[in-house]
Amino acid sequence: MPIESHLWFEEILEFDAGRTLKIKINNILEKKDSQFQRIEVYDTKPFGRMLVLDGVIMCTEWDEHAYHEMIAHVPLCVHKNPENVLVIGGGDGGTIREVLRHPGVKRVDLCEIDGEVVELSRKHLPQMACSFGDPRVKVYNEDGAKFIERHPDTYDVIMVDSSDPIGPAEVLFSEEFYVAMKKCLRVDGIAVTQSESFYYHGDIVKRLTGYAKKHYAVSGYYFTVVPTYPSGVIGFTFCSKKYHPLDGFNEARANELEPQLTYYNAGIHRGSFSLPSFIRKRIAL
Ligand code: SPD
Repeated sequence: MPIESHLWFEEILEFDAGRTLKIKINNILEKKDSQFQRIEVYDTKPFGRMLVLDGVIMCTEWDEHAYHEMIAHVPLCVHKNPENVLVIGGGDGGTIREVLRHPGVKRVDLCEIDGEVVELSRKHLPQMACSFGDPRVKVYNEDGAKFIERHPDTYDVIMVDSSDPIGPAEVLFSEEFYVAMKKCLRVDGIAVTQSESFYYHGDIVKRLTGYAKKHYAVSGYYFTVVPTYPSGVIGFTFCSKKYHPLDGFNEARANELEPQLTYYNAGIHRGSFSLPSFIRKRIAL
C-alpha cells in the first residue's frame, strides 16, 4: 500500500559534496532502518522502482541492466570455465540473475551482509530479485570480508556488488580485502569489484586499481554508463590470476548471450576497457 505520493527523492553525494540528483517519485514503497543501514524502495515517475541504501541510489528498473550485465558478463566471458561464482553484496538480485544466464555455472553463492535488503528486494523488486529460488543459488547473510577468509581456493569468479565505501561496505575497499580475495579464488580465478566513477572518485579508482596491480597477475579497470548514478558512469576493477580481459575474451560466448541482453555485447566488452586519457594516465595500468 503506498504511504506517500508526489515527492522528490534527492541523492546528495556524501563523500564528494556539492552535487545532488533529484528524481520524482510516485510512491514510497518502503522506508526502514535495518541493523546496518536505511533501506528505501520507491516507485519513481521516470525510472520505475528504485532501491536506495543510506540515501544512495543502488539501482532503478530503467537502467539496472547497464550495471548488472557488466559486473557479471565481463568476467564470465573471460574465465575459461566458470562454474563456481561468489557475489558479495548484490542483495537486490540483479547480479545473480545475470550470472545464471551462463549455462556452465553450477553454483552461485550470494554473501549479502543485510538480509533485509534481500527480503525487501524480493517483495518490491521482482525484475531484479527473480532468481533467488534457483537451486544453484545459496544466500549467506554474513560479512563478505569474513566469508572469503573461510573459503580458500573456492571460486572461479568473485563479483563485489557493493554500495559505496562508507557504512557496511567500507571493508570491501581495503588492501587486505584484495589480498583475501586472491586466496579465495581458484588458481585461474577472476574478481571484479564495484570501483566508483573515474570522474568523481579518481582517488578511489587509483587506490583500488593499485591494489589489483600489486596483487594480481593481470589487472584492469572498465566502466559502464548508469544515468541514475549522480556521476553517470561507474567502473569495476578487474583482478585476474591468469586471464587477460581482452586477449582471453571469449567473444563467441558474448555473441550467444547478446539476444537476451540490453547493454552488454562483444563491442561493449572491448570498448569498456578503453579509458579517457585523464584517468588512463592517472591510474597508469
Ligand atoms: N554510488 C552507487 C554505487 C552502487 C553500486 N552498487 C549497486 C548495487 C546494484 N546491485
